[in-house]
Order: sequence, then C-alpha cells, then structure tokens
Amino acid sequence: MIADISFIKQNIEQDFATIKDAESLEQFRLKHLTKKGTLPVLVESLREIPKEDKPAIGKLINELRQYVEATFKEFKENLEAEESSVPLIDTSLPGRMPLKGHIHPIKKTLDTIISIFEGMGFTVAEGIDIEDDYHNYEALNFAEDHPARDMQDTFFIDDPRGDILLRSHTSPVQIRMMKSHPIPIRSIMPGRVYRNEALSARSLAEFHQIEGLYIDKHVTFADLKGTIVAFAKQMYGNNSQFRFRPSYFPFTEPSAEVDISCYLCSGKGCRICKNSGWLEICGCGMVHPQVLKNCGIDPEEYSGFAFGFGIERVTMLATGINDIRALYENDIRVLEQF
Ligand code: 2U9
Repeated sequence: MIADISFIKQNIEQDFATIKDAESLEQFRLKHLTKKGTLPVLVESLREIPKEDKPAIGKLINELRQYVEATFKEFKENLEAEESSVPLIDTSLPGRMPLKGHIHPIKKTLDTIISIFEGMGFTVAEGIDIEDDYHNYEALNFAEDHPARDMQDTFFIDDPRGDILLRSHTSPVQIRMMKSHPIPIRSIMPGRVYRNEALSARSLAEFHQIEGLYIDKHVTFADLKGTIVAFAKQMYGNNSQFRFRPSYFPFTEPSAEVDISCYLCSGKGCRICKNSGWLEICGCGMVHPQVLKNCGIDPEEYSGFAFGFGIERVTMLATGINDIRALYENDIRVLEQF
C-alpha cells in the first residue's frame, strides 16, 4: 500500500507539471480531485486497510491529500493572477499626449527675483493680505492728511474696527518685521497687493510686488545702489546701463526710481521704451528716520534701505506682453509661449 501511495504521488506530480492554463488545470481537477478522482478514491480505500495499519497509512494519505490540495490551490491562484494582469488596452495604438502644465510667467519672475536676492543673503518673509491702517499707512509715515495717501486708492473692508483694509503694498510686512525681528534685517517680501484702480492695459486692482529691506549699522545709499545694480545685472544681463532718478515716497528719504537701458534698442529709443531709451524697473530709498522710530529702531544708531518692484511690470518687460490683463486671462495660446 505504501508503494501504491508513492506511485500515485509520482503520477500526480507529473500531472502538476502539465498545468499551464485554465484548461489543463481543469483536466487535473477532474482526474484527481472530483468524487471519482484519484485522491478521493485513495481516501476511500482506507476503509479496507487492516485496523492495525490504519494510523500509519492514514497519515501518509492525509499528507498526500494536503500536499495536492495546497499545490492545486497555488496553481489556480497563479493562473488567475496571470489572467487578471493581461492588459486590457491595445498598447500598439498611437498614444494621446497628456497636456503638460508649466509655471506661470508671473511665478517664474517671482522665483527668479527671489533666487537672485537669496544669493545675496536676503531671506524671504511673507505677511497677511488683510491689514489695518496703522501697518499699511500710519507707521509708514503717511500722515492723515498727507497728499501721498491719495496716491493709492484703498479697498477698505466693512469691519466694526473701521480701519481694516486690503494691503496696498507689502510694506506692512517690513513694519511687522522691524518691530519683532532683531537687527540686522535683510529680507525680501513678495506678495499680492490690492489697489482700487480702473482696469486697463497698464493696471489691475490686484497685482504682485516684491519689496526688500536691509537694516543694520552704517547702511548707506551706496549699499542700496550696489545691491540694486548687482540684482539688475543678474536679472537683465551684464551689459545693461542704469540710472537713479530722484523721486518721492513718504517712507523713504532720499528716494529714487531706477531705470535700465532698454533691452530691445540698447538705449537708442524704440516702441518698448517709448523712444526714451530707458525702462523703469523699481523704486527705492533710505528708510525714513521716522519709519525707523515708529518701529522702535534708533535712527542715530541704525540705517537701512528699501526697494520695491511690480512683478507684473517686470514680467511684461521680460515677455514683451504689452497688456497686463493678458497675464490673468489664462489663454493657453498666450501662456504656452512662455
Ligand atoms: C518700509 C520702508 C520702506 C519700499 C519701497 C518702493 C520704493 C517702490 C513700487 C514699485 C512698483 C510700488 O508696485 S509698485 O507700484 N515701490 O517704488 N517701495 S521703496 O519701501 C519701504 C517699505 C517698507 C518699512
């Protein structure tokens, strides 16, 4: 009987080797596992075995049964897994290319400006869009009746406090920083700003700025010029020319606006620079002593410079886009060019 069991096992193993698909699997099942199949018949034959041999033979049969059932289950599962992994798509068909997005030109300008200033040791600071009159105007030396206050029309927010507004520049971030941060401060402040302007090819009611601030002992206008020129050469190329024109801002004294020689005509005069040969790139100045005082900084001991860029304007100069609204219409025909 033991020899029979061993022979049956050999046979079954040979049949296992023939299983390669659902059909051969079924053949195996019919031959060995159904009621009249090899294995149940073998189990049934145990009845005729003499009582004293039953335990030993029964054990062998049981082991064989367990082995065959487990191996059969394994074959079945492997075949099912193979079947379900058969691809349902025709990979020989030509593909449809997915539409690939890319960084918006305004974000590209922001990233470029940030990385240039980071290279010069500036950190990045961000603030809040909803501000109060004190941080947006008063601390920046805009007197209540100062004509400069009319320079920026403000979106006020309906609030019981009465002085809550959408920031008209990122300067409140500098105020908060000067009040809370130890000196030296060397940071740039990128962000969205809001002004109640009529929409046109040149202005929007919502746009982006980057402002910068450097406060330490002995900071001079020469440091300001060096920093702006170092930035602008990296941004616009080494061959550019620069000029600093006197200007006025309530929060800086002295103040200046910076022009760069026109990148299109190299200063000869063209459509982009309106025949002047120059393009305005930013405003800047030495932080007004009163602004330092407002933030608890002694102007006798410390000085600093500040500057500001309009990101949309920088982007328009870099891309040649001459209507600011085109930057926000999300027309793919415009965006895919940059
Ligand atoms: C503090 C002190 C000084 C930030 C400055 C400018 C000059 C400037 C404009 C650029 C184009 C605004 O977006 S724009 O219209 N900005 O010309 N900004 S100096 O001066 C500061 C800021 C904060 C406490």
